Amino acid sequence: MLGHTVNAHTTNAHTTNAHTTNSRTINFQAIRNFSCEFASDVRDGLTRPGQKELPSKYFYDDLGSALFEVISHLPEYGLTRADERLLQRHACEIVDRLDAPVAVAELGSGSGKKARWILEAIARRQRTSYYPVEISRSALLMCQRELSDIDSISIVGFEREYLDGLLEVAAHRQRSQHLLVLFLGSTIGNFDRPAGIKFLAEVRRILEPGDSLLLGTDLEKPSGQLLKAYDDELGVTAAFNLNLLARVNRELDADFDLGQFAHVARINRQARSVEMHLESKRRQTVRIPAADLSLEFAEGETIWTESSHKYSPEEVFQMARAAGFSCQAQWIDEQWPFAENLLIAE
Ligand code: AVI
Repeated sequence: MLGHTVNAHTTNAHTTNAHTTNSRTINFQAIRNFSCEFASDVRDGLTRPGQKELPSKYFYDDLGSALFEVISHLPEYGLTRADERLLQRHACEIVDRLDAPVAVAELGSGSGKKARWILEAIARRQRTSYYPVEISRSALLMCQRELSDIDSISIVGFEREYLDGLLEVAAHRQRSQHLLVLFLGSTIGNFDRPAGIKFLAEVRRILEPGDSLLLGTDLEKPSGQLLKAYDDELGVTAAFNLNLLARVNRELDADFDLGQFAHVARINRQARSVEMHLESKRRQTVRIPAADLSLEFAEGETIWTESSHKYSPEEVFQMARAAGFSCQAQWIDEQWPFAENLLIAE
């Protein structure tokens, strides 16, 4: 689709805008009623009986995405560097295992920086298409900048949630091409285990037999190391977590006093996860007018904001099988236990 312009058009479900540069088109498919959905998710999560919670997907507004980028450079948080090392070292080997021709979709592409090694390895043997799926428009724009020097690819970005975006990709792909889906950075770990398998099975249903999924999974490690990774000395992860309340203030007109909530990281041994919470430092009332909510917090009460599940290498093979894939190869980083897994749709 190099040099091809997609005309802007509107459908019932979403609006589509095409941004064209000299040789590339990024096709933004905007989500409607985003703030309504945010208000209703905040309302549901904070009125849940027992444990209050907020969905971790809302961390990633522009400020939250920038803070996550900083987290990935922290000495305590080796996950992103391990993911990148494996991709850089093994991109050619990964691509050699795929039948040609192949197009690439990435769920939660961020700036597209990690896809570069895979795309370059593919571009050496064929022209290809890259379909980043992202809820952040600014991240999609970054993809365009980050990858603009690779000649033999066309980029079509989808500003959608993962599965909606992948369905669009499936409708868009050329039937003659196999699809490689990238789901990197152990984002799968932010689902609980059954939901993670269900998500993989949904991805599988959208794919054709012979398509593949490159899945990044953070592996189990000592509790002390995990707690430092999710509660760093500089307080960047604390700011990332607290930004969720700041976002509710900004977008839903709430009056969370950020100074009255503390970032807490905890190990959940049973779930084999690290949890992040925001703990109320005192008894307090918070109003969220756009969610039609007034909330009481007891001293020490928490809002559960994220779980990051950690895996054993063998478990990934079982998860793959349960979701309709077979795990064809696995690469494990030597410095930070993290695995890149190549799953093939059966
Ligand atoms: C995106 N996700 C895999 C990160 C993780 O490790 O669970 C998000 C994160 N939360 C705190 N630090 C990083």
